[in-house]
Amino acid sequence: MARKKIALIGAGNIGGTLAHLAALKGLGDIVLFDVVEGVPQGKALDLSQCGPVEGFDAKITGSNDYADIAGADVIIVTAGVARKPGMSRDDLLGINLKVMKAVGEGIKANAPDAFVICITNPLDAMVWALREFSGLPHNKVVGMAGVLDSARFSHFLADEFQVSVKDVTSFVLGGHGDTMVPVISYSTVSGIPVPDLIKMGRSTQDKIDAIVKRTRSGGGEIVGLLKTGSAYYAPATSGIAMAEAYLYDQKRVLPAAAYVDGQYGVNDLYVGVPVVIGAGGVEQIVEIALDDEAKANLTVSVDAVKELLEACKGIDSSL
Ligand code: TXD
Repeated sequence: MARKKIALIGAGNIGGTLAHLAALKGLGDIVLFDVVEGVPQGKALDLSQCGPVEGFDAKITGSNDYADIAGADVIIVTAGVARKPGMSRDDLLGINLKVMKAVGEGIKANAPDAFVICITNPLDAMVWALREFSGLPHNKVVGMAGVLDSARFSHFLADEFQVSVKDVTSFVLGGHGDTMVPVISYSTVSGIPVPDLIKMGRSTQDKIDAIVKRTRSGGGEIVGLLKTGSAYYAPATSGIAMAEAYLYDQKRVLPAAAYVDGQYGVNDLYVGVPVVIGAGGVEQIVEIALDDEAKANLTVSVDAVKELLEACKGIDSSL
């Protein structure tokens, strides 16, 4: 059987880390694509030279030509620019929308059968635009944010309860950003819900509230420390987990920005919900019962995503 092909659009911090992880995990041959000449080629060469040490045979190439992503099985998109001082949200939207247009058209022309994972921010709007521009079926285009957000939540919870991260399951819904909805009642340590752990005296509501707040601003905390960029190790790991779920038909239940039409009372929108990812792409949207507080928080989050989309439509009338 021929090796799988993984195309990474954007060879920046996350793109390079994705390539490293994909090679170490033997997911397939890798194409790193970027508009900047030399960077994808340089990173590909550097990464290829890990092969003899790590013992992987993956072919890693760098490219500035969309023709090289032809036949990709999985495409992970991190292309775009980050918000810089003085740049308004709409400026950023305008720039990254143009990037999504170029990427979407490149995918449509060269790899229409791929499973596409978008990571570029603002995530919920960009994944929606990428789907529109690529014309791929909704179940084959998904956004990565929830796996990262719940990993952050789980990390903080494991730390608080002094238990292994392996035993923590946490649950995050909604858009990626300040309005995300960490759901405490579905977050557990080996099946014991966090509210029960509070009752057992293992933590306090105040401490858990602080963890929820820290999770919501988890990206900003890292930007504040790094100063010159945003998180990339955990975002890349999270993207790879989604790629593996598809490539190995794992049917994993993961939070992702998926196309929702009817579920959770939301129509025609990409927003963070639990989904099943397998060989069919997004095979199911898992609709869980929410308490009133989570419902209200989800509404706020959905409204924020809708507002972003309206801004996108105002910028690009073809959307
Ligand atoms: O949870 C999440 N979804 C996120 C999202 C978590 C962390 C970071 N998140 C976002 O991912 C972040 O706000 C950015 O929008 C993306 C990528 O982050 P990264 O840290 O990798 O950014 P870099 O290092 O700036 O890399 C972006 C690359 C860079 O090499 C550019 O030259 C390239 O994108 N770029 C393009 N590539 C292809 N095509 C076009 N048009 C293009 N424009 C820029």
